[in-house]
Amino acid sequence: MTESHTSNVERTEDPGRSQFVVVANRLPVKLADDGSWSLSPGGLVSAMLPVMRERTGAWVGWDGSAGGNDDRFEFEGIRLSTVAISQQEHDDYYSGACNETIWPLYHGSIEAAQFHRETWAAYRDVNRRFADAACAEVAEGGTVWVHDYQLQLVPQMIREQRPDAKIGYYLHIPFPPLELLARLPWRQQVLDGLLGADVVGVQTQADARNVLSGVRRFCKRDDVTFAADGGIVRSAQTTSVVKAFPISVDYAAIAAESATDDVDLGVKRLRNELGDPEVVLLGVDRLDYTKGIDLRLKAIRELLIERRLDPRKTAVVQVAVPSREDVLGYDEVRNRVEQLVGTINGDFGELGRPVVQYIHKSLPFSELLVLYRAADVLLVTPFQDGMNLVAKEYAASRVDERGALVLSEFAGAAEELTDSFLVNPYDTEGLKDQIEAAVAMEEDEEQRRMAAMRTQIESNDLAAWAKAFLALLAMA
Ligand code: GDG
Repeated sequence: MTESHTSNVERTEDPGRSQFVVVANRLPVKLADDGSWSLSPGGLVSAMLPVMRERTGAWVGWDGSAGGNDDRFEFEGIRLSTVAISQQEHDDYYSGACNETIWPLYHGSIEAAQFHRETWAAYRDVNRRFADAACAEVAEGGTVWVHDYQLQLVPQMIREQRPDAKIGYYLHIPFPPLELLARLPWRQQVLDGLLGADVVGVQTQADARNVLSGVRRFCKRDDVTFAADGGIVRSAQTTSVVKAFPISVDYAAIAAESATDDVDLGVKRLRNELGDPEVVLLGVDRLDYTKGIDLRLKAIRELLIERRLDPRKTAVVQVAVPSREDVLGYDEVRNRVEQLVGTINGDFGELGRPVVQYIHKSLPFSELLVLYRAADVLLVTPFQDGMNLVAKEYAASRVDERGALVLSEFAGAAEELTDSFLVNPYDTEGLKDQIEAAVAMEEDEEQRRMAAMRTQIESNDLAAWAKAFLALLAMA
């Protein structure tokens, strides 16, 4: 997915209403200060843009700018309906409730979650506006698909206004176990909000179990009952199916682009520029404290110190895409990461040849593909991650059936990619052993594992994910 500036954003005169409406905090494009549009970064947009391109419909979301008015545009045939967010709402709803309360809590409270009544009030208000915008956009009997942790109250708010609509909800991040959810002062509101949907989709079986145990514990209304298989919750007004739908990538598109001569040439050029190392280790992440970038650099540093990795024969590339820079915790992780990069390069680099190439910006997807194809080992070591699309993109791109994946047990992708080198990222010694094993793997073993991961992703690709979710929703 390229981050390049785009001008194909057009005003629509007659908005009409749509049979299919996606509602997400962010629109697929964001507005820069200079008035230009570019693709929004991150996993949700990577996943949903191809899904929308296959269908006609509208996308309700925020354009990333503070202030402004609600508006309607067209982008690549998709109707965009913007929900304006003021600077105060940005601070309270987005930075506050979404990214200082829910994000850390749902990712295992790696950073302490903040609980503030005033930011939660903003969360409710903004959720209400998204629900109103969705109701204005969806045609009679149409389908609304609400996405992610920023909009957990929206399904119920739509249900109250539009009982005719089919409402789906998908959570892209993990849903916390009872002991963490219990801390949230607004846990019952959240669960009631989700249960406004006919289908509540989550990434993994563990997430589905967590939603259901949250409902059992905290929705103490007499009218709530469970079907025998535990996945269906009934109340007087609604029936919700709670189910895991592991999200995926557009396997065919990635494999096709990766098989081009341009990518082959790019790989040769890149490895040459890196000094023709024997081993290229790669990390690609939003610069987020959940992703465990610092841990993997610490493990690499120790492997270099112990001479289990040879600094003259190893190149490490870490792409860290800027993210949420004004939110608590992000500054610290950036400092930790950059300090480690500096220490490793200071101790092990040569003049003109650092061991770690660190890139703190977003790259065009074509360049990510070259990196994926050039990497002997991809390191995906989050403390907690809904799925992790980077891991799946890497395998999809390896048309040469080479390359190894070191993958955290705490990424949703670990439920499926069992031919990776699974690691507990908290266990530095274990992580080091697995990196070393991945580097040392024999070629036939490498091929067997990569082929198995690719087959898994090919038969469970993004289109299959969307189709499975929407088929269940259509039956609701
Ligand atoms: C959330 C959940 C879940 C990365 N760097 C660049 C770039 N990317 C693209 C990747 C990938 C996406 O961003 C990142 O997706 P992830 O899944 O790895 O992570 P999150 O952003 O945290 O996504 C996650 C996902 O939603 C989907 O449900 O898997 O668990 O946290 O597609 O390619 N894209 C470009 N330049 C970059 O430098 N163009």
